[in-house]
Amino acid sequence: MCTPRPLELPLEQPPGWDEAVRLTEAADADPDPAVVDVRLEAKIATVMLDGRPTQMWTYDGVVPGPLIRARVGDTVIVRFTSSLPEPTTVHWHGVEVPAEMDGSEATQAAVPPGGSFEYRFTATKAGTFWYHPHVRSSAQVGFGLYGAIIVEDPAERAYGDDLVLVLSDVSTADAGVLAPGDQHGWFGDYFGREGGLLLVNGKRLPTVKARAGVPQRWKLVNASRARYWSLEVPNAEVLRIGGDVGLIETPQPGNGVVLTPGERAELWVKPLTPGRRSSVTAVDADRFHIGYPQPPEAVLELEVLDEPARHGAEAPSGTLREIVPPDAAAAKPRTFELMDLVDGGAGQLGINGKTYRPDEHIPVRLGDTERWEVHNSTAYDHSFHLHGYAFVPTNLAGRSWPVREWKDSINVPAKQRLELLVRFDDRPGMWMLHCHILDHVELGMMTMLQVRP
Ligand SMILES: [Cu+2]
Repeated sequence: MCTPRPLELPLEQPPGWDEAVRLTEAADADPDPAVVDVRLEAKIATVMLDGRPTQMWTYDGVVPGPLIRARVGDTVIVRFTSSLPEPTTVHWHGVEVPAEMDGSEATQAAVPPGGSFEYRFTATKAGTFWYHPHVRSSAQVGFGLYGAIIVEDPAERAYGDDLVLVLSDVSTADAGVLAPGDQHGWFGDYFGREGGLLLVNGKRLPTVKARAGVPQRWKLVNASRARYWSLEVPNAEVLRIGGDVGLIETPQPGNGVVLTPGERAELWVKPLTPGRRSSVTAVDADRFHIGYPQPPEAVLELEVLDEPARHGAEAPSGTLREIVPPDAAAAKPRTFELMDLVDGGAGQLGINGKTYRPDEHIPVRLGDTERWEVHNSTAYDHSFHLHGYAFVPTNLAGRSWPVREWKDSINVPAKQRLELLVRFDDRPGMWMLHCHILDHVELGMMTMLQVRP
């Protein structure tokens, strides 16, 4: 049945609503609608950072890098060149690429200064993904190397107007000068380097315009090297409708979301009171369990036009899409312990008693379903990320995961246990598994699976 709409108000976003945060889009050189063919150059460039010209490490001269858009089934070709002063790679975080396209140091030789590499894969699943280096990633991501890749399913219902928001932070040593990537040495690695400047699509406190009652679909990426983002969205009805890999099974209410490094979420945001300007704030996620939260910080202004609310859009409800988890009955158990280690007197971080070694891997059989228990035995939270395969979380800290969804990055709180189901359905090869607090990779909290027949 059709609900009649008041005629005097358009069911549209205000003109220029997303201008302040609009991302540069990668130019597709192939006229074939099923092929996305883009060039991407990593280079040092001057960008405006909080009003100051700053030399950052960029993709194509912009931070975040250009937004790559594809549709399910598309062939994606990225002709990558590097003009950086050190080797790099591009990892397609969350996208199901063949192992040799994963951009990790286990699957390709790093691209040297002046070198190039052609990434080629099929976009198989809809979702909010991102790309970033996998060599010295803590420093390189911290300097500005990250961008979003959005895969859309044309058959999916539009829940609102899309707004891709890449969350990041930057450390500056001086006005307009980035802090060194290894600032504060071991302490920086161990505690994770959080930049003092909080950015949404590379901007400090930009404004998004909205119309009361007209929903927006926020596609959020946490591209910070170490910062957990806990966002609160005032003056809006908010539902989480998507996670790392596309829609979740049913909408989850809440007035915000917590994202660990690497994690994504899709929020359905329906602005409420017209004529109100309010701040989306980042509140302390307390990943160290100190209990003395840092004060909230405004990161995005939401300006709701001074027009009466209309009622054209109803909240999504029911099943957004059916999620069939891997078969638990057939699953082989495996455990991982995220842990502190002492190696030669220096504090390290590791998995199952070992720091990362490029010559060691864990064999996994292609086609197997596994049930993993991931135990964090340290005193602080860690962001658990698996390359190549999405998993379905089933239990965290003794509680059932609240909704069925596909994930590849997830917080494992201090002293807690995560349970998940994963199926190694395809794409044999070497796949990394690590903490996405990227500074922790430097201390060894990474291991590698070899999936083979
Ligand atoms: Cu960690």
